[in-house]
Amino acid sequence: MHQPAITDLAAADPEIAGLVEQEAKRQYEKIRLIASENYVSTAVLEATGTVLTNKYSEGYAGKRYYEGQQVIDPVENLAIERAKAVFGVEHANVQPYSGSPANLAVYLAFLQPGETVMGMALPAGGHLTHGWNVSATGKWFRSVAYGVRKDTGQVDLDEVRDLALAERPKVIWCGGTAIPRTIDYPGFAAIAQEVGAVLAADIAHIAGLIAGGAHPSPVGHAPVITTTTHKTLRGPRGAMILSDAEHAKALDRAVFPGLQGGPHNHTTAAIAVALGEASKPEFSTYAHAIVANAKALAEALVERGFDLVTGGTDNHLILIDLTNKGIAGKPAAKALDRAGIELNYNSVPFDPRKPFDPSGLRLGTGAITTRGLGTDQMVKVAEWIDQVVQAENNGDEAAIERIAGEIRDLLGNYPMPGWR
Ligand code: DSN
Repeated sequence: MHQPAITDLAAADPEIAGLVEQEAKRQYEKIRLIASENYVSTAVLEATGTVLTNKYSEGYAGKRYYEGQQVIDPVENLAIERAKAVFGVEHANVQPYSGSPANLAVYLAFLQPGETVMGMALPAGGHLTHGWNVSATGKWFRSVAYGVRKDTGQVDLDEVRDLALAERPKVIWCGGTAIPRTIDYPGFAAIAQEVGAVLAADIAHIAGLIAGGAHPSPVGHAPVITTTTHKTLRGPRGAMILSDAEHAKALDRAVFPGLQGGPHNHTTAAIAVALGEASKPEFSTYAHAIVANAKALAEALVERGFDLVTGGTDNHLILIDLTNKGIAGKPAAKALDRAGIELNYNSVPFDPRKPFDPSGLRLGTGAITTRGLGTDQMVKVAEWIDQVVQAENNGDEAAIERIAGEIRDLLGNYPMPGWR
C-alpha cells in the first residue's frame, strides 16, 4: 500500500484513494524508464502533503504581501540556501511552479516581445520553451533554432556560432529534453560572450547529475540556469532559477510579480528536503550510478542491434531510432508498457515521421537507479526491450505477458519509496 498511509483520504474519498493506490502499485510493478521521472523519498512525499499548502506568501522572505509568514520565510530561506550550496551559485529563486514558468521568467527578465532568442530545435532535442514555434516563446519572440549534425547527432558549436553571429540573439539557451551527451558549457559561453547574449542553461534533465558531480556544471559559464526539481534531482514537481548576483533582481521580479502569484509553500519545503538529500555523499554515488546504468543499458542495446542517436550516452538518457527494427516509436512504446517497461515515444533528429507518431524511443535511468537496479540488470532490461519489440512485430501477445510477469518478479526484490 501507499506510504505514507492515506487512511483519512481512503475514508473521505475512497474513489481518489483507490486511484492513488493503483498508481503506487503501477509504479512498483513497472521498470520506469521515462527520462524525466523518478521516485521521490517518503520524506519528500511527506513534505508535499503538509499544512504549508494552506498558506499564501506572495513576495519574498521579509517582503510579503500577507501576514503570518513566521514559518514560511525560514522554509523558503532554507530551500534557497541549500540550492546555493548544492550548485555553488550566488542566487536561487525556488518559487517557479515548474520548468516552463521558470523559462518564461528568463524571457521576461531579459527580452522584450519580438526580440531574438536562440535555442535548440525541439525535434533535435530542445524544449518547447526554448523558442519552438507552437510555444508562447516562439510566438511572442523572434526565435532562431540550432540543431544537431546529421552525421554525429550532436550539436556543432561552429554552426551555433555562425547562427549566433548572423542572428544576434539576446538570449541563448543550451540544454534540452533529449540530449544523450555532455553539454559544452564553456563552448556555449564563448559564443554568448562574442555576440553579447545572456547564456541560459536549462539543466532540468541533468540537475541531479550536476549536483552529484556526474556531469560538468554550467556554473561559472552560464549566468542564468533553470531547472525543474523532479527529474534526476529527485525532488517534488517544481523548479528553480539559479543565477549570478548581477541578474538576481531581474529574475526575482520576473517570477513575482511578473508571472506568478503565491509560491507553493508545500513544494518549497519538499524542494528543501530534496536539496538536503542531494547534498549528502550518497547522492553523488546515486548520480554516478545513474550514468553507469545508462552506459550499460546503451551498450547492451547496441549489442542487440539498436541504433542509438549519437551511438550511446554520457548521462542518464538514451534515444533509440527504431527504423532498422521495422517498428515505429508509438507501437513499440505501447507494447513495452504492456510488458511492464514504461518509456515514451520520441522524435529523433531528422525524423521523417510526425511528432505524434515518431521513429524513436527515449529512455532514462534516474528512476530505476533509485529503485536499486544496477548494471547487471541493465543487460536483462535490454534483452526484454529487444524481446518485446520482436514480439510486437510478430503479434506475440503471450510473450509480452510473460515478460510482464518476469519484470514483476524482478522488481519484487527492489523496494520503492512510496509503496510497502
Ligand atoms: N516533459 C519534460 C520531459 O519529459 O523531458 C520536459 O518538459
